[in-house]
Amino acid sequence: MDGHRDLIQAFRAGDERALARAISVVEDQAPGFEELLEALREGVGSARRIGVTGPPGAGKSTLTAELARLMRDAGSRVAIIAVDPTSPYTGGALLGDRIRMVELALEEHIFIRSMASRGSLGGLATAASEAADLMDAFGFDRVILETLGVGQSELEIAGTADSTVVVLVPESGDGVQAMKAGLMEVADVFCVNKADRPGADLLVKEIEVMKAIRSGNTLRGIPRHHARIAPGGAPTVVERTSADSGWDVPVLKTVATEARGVSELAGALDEHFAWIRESGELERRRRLSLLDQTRRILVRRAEKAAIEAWEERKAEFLPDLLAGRITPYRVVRRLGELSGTVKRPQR
Ligand SMILES: Nc1nc2c(ncn2[C@@H]2O[C@H](COP(=O)(O)OP(=O)(O)OP(=O)(O)O)[C@@H](O)[C@H]2O)c(=O)[nH]1
Ligand SMILES: [Mg+2]
Repeated sequence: MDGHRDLIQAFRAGDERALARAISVVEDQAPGFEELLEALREGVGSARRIGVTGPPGAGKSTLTAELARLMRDAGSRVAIIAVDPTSPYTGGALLGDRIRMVELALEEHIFIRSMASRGSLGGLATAASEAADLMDAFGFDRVILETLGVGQSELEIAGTADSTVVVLVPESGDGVQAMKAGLMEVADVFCVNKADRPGADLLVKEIEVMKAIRSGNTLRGIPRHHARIAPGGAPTVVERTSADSGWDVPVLKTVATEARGVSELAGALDEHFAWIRESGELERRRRLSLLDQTRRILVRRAEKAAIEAWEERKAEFLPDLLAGRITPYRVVRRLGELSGTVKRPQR
């Protein structure tokens, strides 16, 4: 914990290596990580958080890089979190992409961090939003979270952003896929990337039609929004109200590899931010995020305690469990009684 005192000092002095180390402490859930986060909360809430999500290979990283450059050139300090990327921040990418990202990482005022989901207890969304908090407290003006738009935890991460860009591409053809994956609900701005390829205009139309369906212009009586329920039954923050409360989700075309359309994207994000701030939506989203974060921290602790109790005691139960003399439910009841993590069951 003494190490953390030095770390906190270096962080407050503006040393980027301290920021990187603090994120590692959080990612590893090393001893004292929650205290570290608590000590470094001053300033959290100042940065604008932007989510960039979409199917694999849609050009999210390329677009994120160009957006970051543009914001940097406009005078902002930009931090990027790439969540569980298959490319190109950590490799697995074409050489050219990797080189581009390394170049970006070396540029002034852009800080890049990737995070992997493997084994992160309590969920990636929690770790990613905690990393975003650190970047925010460190003094970055913009935090961009790139996540793959497939799966609950990825959408949950998008749900922690103030504005979320959903990136789709013509060749996968698939507005419908996006709708199925729940991407429609999280989109504040749609980006049809790879607009240099055929089919971009068609996809734009498809998205416009789906927007109309969702906002009830075409079909009446279909619930427009419903809170998604995460595995385990906990409601998540990803329910968005854009279509209900007056924000018309723009559909833009970009060619990320040529930085085409990126300034329009930045403009749309500025407009969206101005709108959420004025309409009270920003406050609502931030409030939901805070509640959600608190719930996730609680669940993470409970999960940790339960796993520790199980690891400590399982040797006692295994023979009876495996021989069928005791049910898993009884084991859990007994563990609860022993560790006090759950209410004592009635007999
Ligand atoms: N033709 C064309 N290619 C693009 C465009 N944008 C990105 N690409 C290429 O598409 C490929 C994937 O781009 P990435 O930026 O890595 O896509 P991603 O969505 O981050 O990919 P993952 O993180 O792996 O899901 C790369 O080879 C890019 O050079 C574009 O606008 N037009
Ligand atoms: Mg990527």
